[in-house]
Amino acid sequence: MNVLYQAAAEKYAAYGIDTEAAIEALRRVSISMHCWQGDDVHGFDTKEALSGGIQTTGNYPGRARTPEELMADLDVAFSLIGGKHKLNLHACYAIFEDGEFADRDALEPKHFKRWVEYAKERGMGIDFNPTFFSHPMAASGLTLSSPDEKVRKFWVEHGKACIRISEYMAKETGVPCVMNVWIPDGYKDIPADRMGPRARFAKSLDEMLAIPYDKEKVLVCLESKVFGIGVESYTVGSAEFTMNYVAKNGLLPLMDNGHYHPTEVVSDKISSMLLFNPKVALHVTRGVRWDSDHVVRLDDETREIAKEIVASGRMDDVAIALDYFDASINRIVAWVVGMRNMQRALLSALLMPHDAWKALQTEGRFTELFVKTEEFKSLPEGEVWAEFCRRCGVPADETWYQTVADYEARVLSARA
Ligand code: RNT
Ligand code: ZN
Repeated sequence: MNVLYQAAAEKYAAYGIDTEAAIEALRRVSISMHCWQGDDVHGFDTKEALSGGIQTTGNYPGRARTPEELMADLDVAFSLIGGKHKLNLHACYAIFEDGEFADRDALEPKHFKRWVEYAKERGMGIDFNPTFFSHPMAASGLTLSSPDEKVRKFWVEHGKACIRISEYMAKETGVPCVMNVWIPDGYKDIPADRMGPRARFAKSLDEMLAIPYDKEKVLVCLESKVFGIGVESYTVGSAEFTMNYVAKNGLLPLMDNGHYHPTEVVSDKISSMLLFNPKVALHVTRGVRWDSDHVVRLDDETREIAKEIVASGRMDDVAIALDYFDASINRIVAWVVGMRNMQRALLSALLMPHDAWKALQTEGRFTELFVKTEEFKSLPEGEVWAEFCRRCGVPADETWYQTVADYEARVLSARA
């Protein structure tokens, strides 16, 4: 056994922490990796520009342009991330064979057959997302909340199609599919009617969810948001809408940490949501001054989110997905760094003496708690991380970058 790891394990043992158990617990965590980082949220079913108030910036070469390219890039990323993870797909990543095409309201499981094969070959589960943006029927900025019945119905049909596709994915892979509903709907300026669009959104969700589906296999989430580009004044799917709809209808709430006012933190919301929901879903991202979707760093808030997940004792009830899109750096690097950072944050939280710290709080010994939590930061979590990586057969340090750099020189640089 590695001597540095052994020394680290002894240091943690002095605090009553079993590093072996922490490594094993981390190996069991499957994080949902978002395919859309690989191609700047383009997808394969449309040439439309990205819409819905979200944006990628940067023109780093090598964007995946075809399913084959995206799959190959995903493989490189997954090969550098320890553990077994999930693939997170959007409906716009449908794969059409032989010149065939189906619009969003007519998508079928067969359009995701190749993704299912991809996942099955690698023993992975798939998560799924209806795509309510980058489409002519979303040109008004409104989808499920549209007052235009033709538009609203189109998107309801899309939602139903996606539930059927999610169920197919879950059945085929044997892993439940987390299906997340996020709509971009909102208004640039102060609306005259705030209730109407929200009532229509609720009605559309009711219609969508009325189709029969296996609720054990398809876990439908609703993602809230505070604002987007072009919809600064009003967002239909606000936090309150989402929380209430989800609670009433037995769905999962999904919190994206870029979707709140800048001083609000998701780390403080997880405990409340877990108290009242059997399961909670997250989009872990990094907003810089706004919902900018920068790559996840190993920063204080990412660590705090991980700490809350672990300290709750409900790690299995939290579906963790990443959600960012940076086109200014190598896209595979963006995946690998974000995934590894989420894992490092979780490992760091798994190595904390939560019971002892909770007891200090309960006993009101805040000075001691302060000293202990700060001094604890010097413990050698890096050695435990390195051991985790060794056991998973992935590089423990930045040497993994060479694999991506070689792939970039060999494959990515040849892409237009
Ligand atoms: C947008 C939401 C949403 C999207 C993805 C592509 O603000 O965060 O989750 O990022 O569906
Ligand atoms: Zn999100």
